[in-house]
Amino acid sequence: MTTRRHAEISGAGFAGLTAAAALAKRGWSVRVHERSSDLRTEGAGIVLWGNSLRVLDRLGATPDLESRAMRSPAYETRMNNVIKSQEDMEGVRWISVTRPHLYRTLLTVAREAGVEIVAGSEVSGATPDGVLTLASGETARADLIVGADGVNSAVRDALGIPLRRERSRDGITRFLVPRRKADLQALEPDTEWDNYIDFWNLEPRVLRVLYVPCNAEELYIALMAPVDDSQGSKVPIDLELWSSNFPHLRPVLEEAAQLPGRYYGYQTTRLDHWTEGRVALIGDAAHAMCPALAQGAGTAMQNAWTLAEAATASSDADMAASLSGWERRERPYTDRAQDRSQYYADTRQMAEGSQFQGDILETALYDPTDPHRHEVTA
Ligand code: FAD
Ligand code: 5PR
Repeated sequence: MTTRRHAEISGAGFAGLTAAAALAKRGWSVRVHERSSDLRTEGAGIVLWGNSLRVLDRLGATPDLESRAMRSPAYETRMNNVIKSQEDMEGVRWISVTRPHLYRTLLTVAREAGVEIVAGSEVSGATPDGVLTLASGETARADLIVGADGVNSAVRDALGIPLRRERSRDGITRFLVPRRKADLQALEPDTEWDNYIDFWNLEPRVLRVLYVPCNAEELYIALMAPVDDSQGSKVPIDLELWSSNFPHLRPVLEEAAQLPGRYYGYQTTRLDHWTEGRVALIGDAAHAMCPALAQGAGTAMQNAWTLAEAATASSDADMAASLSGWERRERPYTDRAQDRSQYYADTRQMAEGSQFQGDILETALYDPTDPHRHEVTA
């Protein structure tokens, strides 16, 4: 009889749950530690592209996910409330979903694969030889340790991995609100209000609203303002400020104004290295990024999947070398997604419209489940 290999994972976010499910489906015994006492996600909506959808396909999660998701007919960009572009994104797979729905889907997949998830269990660190330490003082030994504990990762900090953190000048407050389609159509009748719409105002003042339908009832709405704009970054939102700048959105802004909300400044973190011995970091613990390309969670899931593949293919004695080989092969895709997201956030260039072409689509079109993905074609 062979003994099953064991993985300990810090953090039950999108990265940790994806890694857990992927490892369990490959035969590993897996335990996930989540600091919060309840298993749920903060936040509103999320856009998923082909790279993460292919992983979710392989986990058997897409039928459930797509039963309550939206594929907008177009990605529309407006400047000062005038339409600049409507991109149909032909050939690009993408959907918008609510975060709670994605979270429940991943939890179900992980549990059905046999993953043990311990809520209210805080990790304090890990060692390269495979010992995880909990805040309670308890320790656990594993063949693989995954640090998926977010932008302030305890696993990363305990290993002392050097980190570069850059903050951008903008940030955003996100809400899930009712669609209020009839009220929106009363203000602007010639549309179904089903497009993903990126509303930009740069003059006289920088304010932006992302309008993202997630299903027939729910709308993800995100309000961007510079960090140093105290009125624009205030929560609850200043309804008069926002609806005077975006009059066609008043009904849904009224909904958002009733919710508490939290303003997040954009940031990018880059690590010297993602792995050390038997420990690998994924998701925001390794590579937090600006949301411009909507790939933070997408790259987290992509890297969770490829990590599970690399760790499973490795012999026990070679684990450290296999993990660094995984980083060497996979990391460049994420580095480029981070660089492009930061560039877009810093230049506010998405305001120009017609952005989803060429290199910008690299991450969305990447297939982390393709066994031939690293073969060089002559
Ligand atoms: P987290 O979601 O942060 O999960 C980490 C988990 O670990 C949490 O549950 C936390 O409680 C737990 N934890 C932390 N410390 C410990 C500890 N010591 N012990 C145990 N548990 C611990 N991405 C997209 O792909 N598409 C989008 O449209 C998109 N929009 C975004 C909009 C905004 C405004 C922002 C800020 C981000 C957006 N992202 C988007 C990025 C995405 O939200 C993150 O990249 C993603 O959620 C990261 O997942 P994660 O699992 O790595 O980290
Ligand atoms: N796209 C999405 C998003 O949520 C944000 C951005 C782009 C889906 C902000 O949260 O550019 O800020 C962005």
